Amino acid sequence: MGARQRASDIKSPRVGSGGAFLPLLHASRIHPGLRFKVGIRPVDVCLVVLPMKQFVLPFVFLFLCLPLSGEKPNVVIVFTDDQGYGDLACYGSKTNKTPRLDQLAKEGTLFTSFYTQTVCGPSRSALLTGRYPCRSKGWGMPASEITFGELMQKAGYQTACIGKWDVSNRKAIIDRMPNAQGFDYYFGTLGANDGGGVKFHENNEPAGTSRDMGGLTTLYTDKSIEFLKKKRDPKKPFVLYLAHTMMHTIIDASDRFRGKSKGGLYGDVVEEFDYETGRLLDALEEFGLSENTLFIYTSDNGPWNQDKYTKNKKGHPKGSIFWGSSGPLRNGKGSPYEGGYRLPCIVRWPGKVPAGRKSDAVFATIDFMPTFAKLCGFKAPGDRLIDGVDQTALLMGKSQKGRETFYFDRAGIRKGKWKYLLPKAHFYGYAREDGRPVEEELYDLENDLGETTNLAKKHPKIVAELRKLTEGLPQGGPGGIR
Ligand SMILES: [Ca+2]
Repeated sequence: MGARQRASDIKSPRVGSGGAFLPLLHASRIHPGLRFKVGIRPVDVCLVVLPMKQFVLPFVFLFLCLPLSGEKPNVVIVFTDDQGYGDLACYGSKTNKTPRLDQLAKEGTLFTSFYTQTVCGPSRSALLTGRYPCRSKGWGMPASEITFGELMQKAGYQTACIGKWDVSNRKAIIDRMPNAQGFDYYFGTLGANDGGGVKFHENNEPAGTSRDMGGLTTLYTDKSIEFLKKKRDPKKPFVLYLAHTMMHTIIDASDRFRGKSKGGLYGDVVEEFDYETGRLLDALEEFGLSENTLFIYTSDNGPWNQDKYTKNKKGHPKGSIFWGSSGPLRNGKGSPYEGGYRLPCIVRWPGKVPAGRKSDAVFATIDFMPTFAKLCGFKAPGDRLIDGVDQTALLMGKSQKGRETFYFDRAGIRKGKWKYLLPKAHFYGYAREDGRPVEEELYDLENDLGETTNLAKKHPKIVAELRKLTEGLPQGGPGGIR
């Protein structure tokens, strides 16, 4: 009889004559006792111990399960800026044509209750760390935060970040820039493009400036494809975090797309983004990477829609609309209503994530890091509170259940179908609703997605329960410049 064990179960090096097989293993252990680096990919290792009377030492058969739990997936995250819930055809837009993202949704799962954060920097620190902005600190994310890039590097991944970083206070602070925060390669802009210009960095070095906002989506896509083609180490799985500057003002499209859509300049930008995402998807296909790549598309926060901001903003062609649509949701960027936090999210992983599925389960950017931990073979940090949860079962279609709760930064909480807002729920300066009464709000999102009817007075027990839940969360906001 034989005993089949994972390498992790072997307490002492009982390899015996099996040691003859050890040259097959490179010496570099990734997780001590858990995984070895074998050949071109880190894989699980199985040991088979066959006790045989005629040998003093047990004859150990060492064979490799290739793979035991599946080849590690590559991960691509496409993260847009200030895009609305209703901007894509597959999320209900009647004006913008988005065939490539619509197709992506047919090939993967489209999430309809997916939460990011309500503004740029906090959304990025939450995505990178799996921690709410009150802990990960948004624009002011300290060097001591641990990003998924750092964790994936240790798990044998090659890591790249291209585009808008926005968690180092928009400054070149080396120990808070991408190279120090888990990304082997970086090209992009540390801040936003509010003034119609950007300064690039390549890794830690300045790499020029641009005022051609209409060229940024193509440039970042080119850099991503260049990474896949020329910079990628084929011996390693990779993660590519592509954070576009569009659709953040100042928006613009290239000549090829400007003036072509039915959605005005904003529609042109959305359609160019769709086209460029298609080009990235085509490159993955061309390089034989589509099958084993977990491809995620989402955005950082809802669209600008505050009159006092949009009326005074300069830098766009006269009369152009330069903000997106929240679709059926209330309000947009900077507010704790659904239009600020709830964003499109499409996930594709052929043969793993169900194709053509729509899921209304509550899911959030903070969940990606713990989910990557499961899928990519690392442990989430144990020395700090991680707000994200592992959503592997939801992603793979083995469960339809998402998060129990989601916390809106200094504003309230969702639990099940109920959403509660504190009387002094936090709004950033560019959010509408100046006349909002200072009172508790309760909405039934299942029956009132647009948050039109405040049910707080009707359901005092639910209000009390949700109020209590918000009290358990830190009330300090993210640090940084806004
Ligand atoms: Ca943003």
